[in-house]
Amino acid sequence: MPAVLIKKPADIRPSEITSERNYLNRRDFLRVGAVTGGSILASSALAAVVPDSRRAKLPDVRGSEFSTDEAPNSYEDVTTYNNYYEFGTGKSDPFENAQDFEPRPWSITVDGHAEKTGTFDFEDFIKPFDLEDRIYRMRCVEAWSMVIPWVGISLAEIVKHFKPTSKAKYVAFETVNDRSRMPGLRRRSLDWPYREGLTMAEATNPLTILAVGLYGEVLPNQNGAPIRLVVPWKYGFKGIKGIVRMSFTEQQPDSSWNLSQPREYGFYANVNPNVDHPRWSQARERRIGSGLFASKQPTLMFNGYGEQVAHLYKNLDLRRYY
Ligand SMILES: Nc1nc2c(c(=O)[nH]1)N[C@H]1C(S)=C(S)[C@@H](COP(=O)(O)O)O[C@H]1N2
Ligand SMILES: [Mo]
Repeated sequence: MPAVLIKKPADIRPSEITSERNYLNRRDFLRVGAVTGGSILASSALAAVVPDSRRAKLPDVRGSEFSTDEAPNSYEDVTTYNNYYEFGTGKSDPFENAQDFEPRPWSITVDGHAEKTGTFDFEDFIKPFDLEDRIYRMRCVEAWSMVIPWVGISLAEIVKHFKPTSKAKYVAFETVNDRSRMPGLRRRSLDWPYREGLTMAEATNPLTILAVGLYGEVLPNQNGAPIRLVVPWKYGFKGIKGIVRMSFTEQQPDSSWNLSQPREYGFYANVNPNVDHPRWSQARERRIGSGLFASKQPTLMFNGYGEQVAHLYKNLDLRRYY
């Protein structure tokens, strides 16, 4: 491992702690570098390193051509209005109940149809990969949306690394299932452990990432520390948090929401303004933080990412496969 850049919290001077404003300026700089043909996007030398402490700055994050230009939600919005039923079903429960959760030590088991399988320490799991800023529009099935500046790793790169065999048609994920650390697990609000999955084509689409941070910093517990899935053209529930297992499967994997309410939550869960949820319309959305009286805005097909992903579904009846 190169001699990088793991700083203990005590080594980080206050001047180094990126304010949100500085963070965004830096990112604009990165994007300008990318557009003008700078070498930033091409460089790929350093191992991904994620410090084990709250709000620590992530080193060596490069910009991404996939980031939206829309203004991100505030750090406060992104980290206090959450869904993470393992910590309770209220929007402020994850923020309130996940503070003492320790996302270390952490290991991730990779199994199923792949040449490389096993159980890996989190640090070893991410080490081969680059970290990227990805500012994405996110759309929850409950008809609200946010813009979140994630830091993540391309899932396509991760999948390639583990060398799936030709039998691998899907990638399934599972969340840690630890009652002693997650008070919400005592209630049967969902079919635990939380499970989600993607087709291989979805998992290897360039937009799909596993996020390890946001706003240039370590991922907060309430957002799924230390590692969670982000799929910006799908409803938020596909973005499984606190991942401890990644499985290459031949059959379509179960998903917790689909198991508990199959009529309401399908496997695909592509953002689609034309297919209503059985209990409410999906045509419009409220951007969190835009004010109580702000008007709703129209929801875009595939959450506005159609150019990148519509081809994956051209032979699929999106009313039937919601
Ligand atoms: N393990 C787990 N992952 C989860 C959830 C959950 O309850 N448990 N909620 C999902 C839902 S419904 C949404 S909208 C997103 C919210 O992510 P955020 O709180 O980081 O914005 O997380 C998803 N991932
Ligand atoms: Mo959601």
